[in-house]
Amino acid sequence: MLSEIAAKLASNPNREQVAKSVFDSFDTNSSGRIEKSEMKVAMNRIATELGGGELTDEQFERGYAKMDQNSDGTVDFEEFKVMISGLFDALSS
Ligand SMILES: [Ca+2]
Repeated sequence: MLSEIAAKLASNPNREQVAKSVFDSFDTNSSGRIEKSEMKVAMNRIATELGGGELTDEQFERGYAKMDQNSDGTVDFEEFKVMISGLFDALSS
């Protein structure tokens, strides 16, 4: 997943478009929001790729609460962009 994102970044300098494409790949039921269950799958894949193994429930809940800035129980695209921009910086450095 990380190498796919890095490849997208390398081929498309428009981060907004890359963010949308990553968002859509996380949003498996195409609801326009990333629900907890969807985020958990994606975050566990990333954590595993980074060599950390799957997240504990507590780690996941803490991370999700940070992303869900308005605490409505889902992560929308605006919230997602804040989170992914840090990952983009890490992948493109
Ligand atoms: Ca939210």
